[in-house]
Amino acid sequence: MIPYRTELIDAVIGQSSFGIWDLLNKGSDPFGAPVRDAISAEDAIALLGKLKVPHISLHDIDVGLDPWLLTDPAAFQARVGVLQDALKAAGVGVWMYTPCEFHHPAVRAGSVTSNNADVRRLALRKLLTALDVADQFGASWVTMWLGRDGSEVDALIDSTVAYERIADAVSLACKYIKQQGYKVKISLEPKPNEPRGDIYVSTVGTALGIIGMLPADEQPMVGVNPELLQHEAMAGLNAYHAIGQLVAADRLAFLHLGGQTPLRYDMDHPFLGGNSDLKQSFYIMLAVAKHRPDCVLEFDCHPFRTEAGPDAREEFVLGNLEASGMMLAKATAFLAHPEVQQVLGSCDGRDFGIAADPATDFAAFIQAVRADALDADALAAKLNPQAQYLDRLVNLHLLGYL
Ligand code: GCO
Ligand code: MN
Repeated sequence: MIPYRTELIDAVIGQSSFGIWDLLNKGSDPFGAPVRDAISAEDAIALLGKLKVPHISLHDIDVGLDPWLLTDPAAFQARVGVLQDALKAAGVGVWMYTPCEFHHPAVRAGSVTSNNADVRRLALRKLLTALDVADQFGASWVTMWLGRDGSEVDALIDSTVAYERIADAVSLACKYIKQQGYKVKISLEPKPNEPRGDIYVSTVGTALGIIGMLPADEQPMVGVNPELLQHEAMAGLNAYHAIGQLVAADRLAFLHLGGQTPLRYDMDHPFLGGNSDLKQSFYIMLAVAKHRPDCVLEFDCHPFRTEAGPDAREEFVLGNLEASGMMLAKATAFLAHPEVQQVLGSCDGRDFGIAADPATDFAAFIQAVRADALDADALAAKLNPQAQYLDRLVNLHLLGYL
């Protein structure tokens, strides 16, 4: 085996996390049987501990804590204790805990958006339980990935009502967090489709729109974890713009990372894996390096189905860390490169930030803008955005020639 580049792994491991479902994944797909042996949740936690990954994220259903299946409170609490012991022994913390609102047949026509009020209450109760458990695990986030809340037949659910119900569910979660004095926050995860024909919380912009529907005091309790490349590339969207929008709105919770060929089903390939777009992946890390260097990088993907050997999971973890460490190093070096700095440094920094500064005389600013003797034709003639030059620098740098 070619040795992994430990210096690249070391660069990101401290801010890394893996969904436990990545490791439990046995490689089955709608067409084929499992190819990897089953491992227990405890084994998965121990594996990450052995590799010194500091965080893990859990679905209730992955770890035997589905409140719809385990209804005995004493047994439920005992299971929480067993997992706490396993986490402690491994030295791994829970980054995110999430109620699976997409697996059971009862939510096949939606969870919190279902037209059936009892299904909505069942989904809400599961969410409240997840908040309780997240608090016990000391998790930072509870993700609401509403993968079954969507449609194939739009006559079934009024789409206006659907978005009102989603905002209601998020708001109820915030109210419960406040009432209980929990520290955990809510994260929305957008995805355009799969498993539903169309999912309501489809894009980063949609998630931000839902946060905007919440009462003002609840909005800071909610963030967004985009899944890059997968969920953006599935819809042909731009991953760099997705992060930029969230950083600008101060709503970036953390990243779900993986690899994806654009406009396909959700491949969940490892980061940079398969036919993933290298430049989009570079731009993700450029945003991280520039704006959120300590952002948690959570891998939400799984080994290729070709990988069935006993080391497949370990190699998957190390491979993701190496690939993201490599891209982050590339992005950091790009930003620090003198030629890049020279081109970017020549950009005119003047902007409209003035409009957001309460100390500025807005009327005088508007007057100055109106009085500017700017001529569009003259500007167009001398404009030199240097896009092509920068693109060359990106390419030269990515391919090792800069
Ligand atoms: C997917 C999603 C899920 C969620 C997970 C956590 O496409 O399947 O990304 O993996 O991230 O359920 O909420
Ligand atoms: Mn995800």
